[in-house]
Amino acid sequence: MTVETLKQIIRPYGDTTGDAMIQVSFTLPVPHGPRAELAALQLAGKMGLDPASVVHTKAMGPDFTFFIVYGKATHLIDYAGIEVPEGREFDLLTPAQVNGAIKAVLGRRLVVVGACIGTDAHTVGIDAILNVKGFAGEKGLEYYREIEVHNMGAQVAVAALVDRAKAVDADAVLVSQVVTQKSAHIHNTKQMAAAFTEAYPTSLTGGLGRPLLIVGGPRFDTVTPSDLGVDRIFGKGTTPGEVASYLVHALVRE
Ligand code: B12
Repeated sequence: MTVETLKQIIRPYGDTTGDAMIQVSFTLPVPHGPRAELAALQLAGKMGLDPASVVHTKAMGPDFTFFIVYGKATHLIDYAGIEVPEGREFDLLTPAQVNGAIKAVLGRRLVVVGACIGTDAHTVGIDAILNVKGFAGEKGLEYYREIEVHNMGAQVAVAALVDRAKAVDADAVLVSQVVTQKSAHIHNTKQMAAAFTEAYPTSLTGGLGRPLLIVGGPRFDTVTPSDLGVDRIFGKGTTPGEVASYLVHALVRE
C-alpha cells in the first residue's frame, strides 16, 4: 500500500480522474486586453494553478474584466486526515414532539420574531423557515400550533426589531442576512446582538436576559456564534424542523 493510499491523497477531477484540473472565475479591476490576461494568469499561478489558461474573458464596462481560468491544481488534499466537526448538538424532533414539549414545559406558546435586517431584502430564506409552506418538504414554524410567529419581513431596522421583540415578549429572535457585500451580514448581526444586550440588561431580568438570538444565511461559515454575539448560526440548506428542534433544545428545559 502506498503512502498516498494510507493518507488518501486526492486531487480534483477535470477531464480524467486525478488530472487535478479546476476552473475558477474572478474579476480584475483593469480594462480588457492582453495585459489583463497576463495579470489573470499571474494570479492563477500564485493560487497554485500550473499550467493555467484563460478560457474566457469579458469586459465588464471599460475598467473591469471577468475571467474564467482552467488549470492544474498543484496542491494535494489528505482526505483521510480531515477532521469533520461534530453534527448538530440537539436531536431532530417531529412537529408533534416540538408542540408537546412546549405545551408540557412552558405551558404557553413559544413566541418568535423574525426579520431580515439592515438593507437586506432577501426574504426567501427567513420565509422558508417561518412561513407555513416551509422548505424542502417541511412545514415552517407557523405550522406549529405551540409557536407564535411574528414575521416582520425585509429591511427591518434593528430598533424596530427590538421594539417588536419587547412588545410581544419574544422568546427567540430569528434574523436573516444574505447579502455579504462589505461584510454587511457580520456588521448587521453584531449591531443587532449589541442592541438586544443593551435593551435587556441581565441585571434586571436575570438568566439569559434577552431573547435567544438566532441568525441564518448562506455565508456565515467563517464565523462562530460568539464572534457575532448570538446563540446559534444556521447555514445554507437549513430546514424549519431543525430550527424548531433547536428552539426546544435551547428554551424548553425542565
Ligand atoms: C432571489 C434573489 C434576489 C431577490 C430577493 C427576493 C426576495 N424576496 O428574497 C431580489 C431580486 C430582490 C434580489 C435583489 C438583490 N440581490 Co439577490 N439574490 C437572489 C438569489 C438568486 C437567491 C437567494 C434565495 O432566495 N435563496 C434561496 C433561500 C431559500 O436560500 P437562503 O437565503 O440561503 O436561505 C436558507 C439558509 O441560508 C437559511 N437561512 C437564511 N436565513 C435564515 C434565517 C434564520 C433565522 C435561519 C434559522 C435560517 C436562515 O435557511 C434557508 C433555507 O435553507 C441569490 C443567489 C443565490 N443563488 O443564492 C442572489 C444574491 C443573494 N443577490 C445578490 C445581490 C448582489 C443582490 C442585489 C444587491 C442586486 C442589485 N444590484 O440590486 C439586490 C439586493 C437587494 C437588497 N436590498 O437586499 C448577491 C449577493 C452577493 C453578496 N456578496 O452579498 C447574490 C448572492 C447573487 C450573486 N451571486 O451576486 N436578489
